[in-house]
Amino acid sequence: MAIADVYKLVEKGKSKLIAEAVEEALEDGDSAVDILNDGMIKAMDKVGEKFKNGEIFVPEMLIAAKTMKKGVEVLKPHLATGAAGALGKVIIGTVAGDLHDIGKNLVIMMLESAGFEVIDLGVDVSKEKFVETYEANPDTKIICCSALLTTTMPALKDTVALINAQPFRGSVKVMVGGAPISQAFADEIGADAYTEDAASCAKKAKELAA
Ligand code: B12
Repeated sequence: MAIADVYKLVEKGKSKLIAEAVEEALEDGDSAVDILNDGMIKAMDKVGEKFKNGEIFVPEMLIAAKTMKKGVEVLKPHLATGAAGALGKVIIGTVAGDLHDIGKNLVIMMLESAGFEVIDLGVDVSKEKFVETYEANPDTKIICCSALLTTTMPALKDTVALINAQPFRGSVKVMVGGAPISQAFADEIGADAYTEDAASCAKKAKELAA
């Protein structure tokens, strides 16, 4: 029942009630991963569907996002496990023109708990900024780029192309992700790796950084 409550609260954007519901679900013995996947991410899928069907608009999407962020704050200590920074640096950002950051932030959380030090460039990040940040941090192991819109897939492609053209390219791995991205697209644009979600991103990042 508790995960269903979390789902409803995220779907309806009840940001004041979410923290308590997540705490209750944890107390009831639901795992943090289940609360995240079955409560929050599924609710966001539903929100996206309702937006697509014209049942809700941008403000409702924004309120749902805010609610999820508050819920994730409660989950964070239960999802994170580990030795911060021990595996090296990762640079991450959402590409130019794209303001979606919930998925990116989950990826950061999983990377940090896997042991990476993460430099978060935020959203709407220019391709030049990714390159400049690497140049200022040449010990970076992986550059991660997120894109959530089909209309920002070209920006992802341009970002990877600029990174691929740099003399440092052989020393760093490039990972891409986000709902519209696929392995085929990642291959086409010359990224080293794509994964579907935050947990698999952290797992793959460990392999790449080894
Ligand atoms: C919340 C939301 C918003 C919020 C974002 C708030 C925020 N701070 O992020 C707001 C209201 C700002 C917004 C705006 C818009 N949105 Co919006 N949004 C969503 C929504 C409902 C949820 C996104 C989300 O957070 N999902 C949950 C997270 C956990 O999933 P995720 O982001 O996919 O991330 C996971 C994986 O993809 C992966 N991952 C992510 N990044 C990376 C990176 C790497 C390297 C790796 C390996 C993996 C990885 O791991 C993550 C965790 O498991 C989606 C619908 C959906 N189901 O995705 C629409 C959706 C993405 N939005 C959409 C649209 C159209 C828009 C707008 C254009 C609407 C408008 N008319 O203004 C604007 C664009 C603004 C902009 N320039 O970016 C469409 C996109 C359609 C398309 N074909 O591209 C969607 C799909 C809704 C829909 N069904 O129509 N949106």
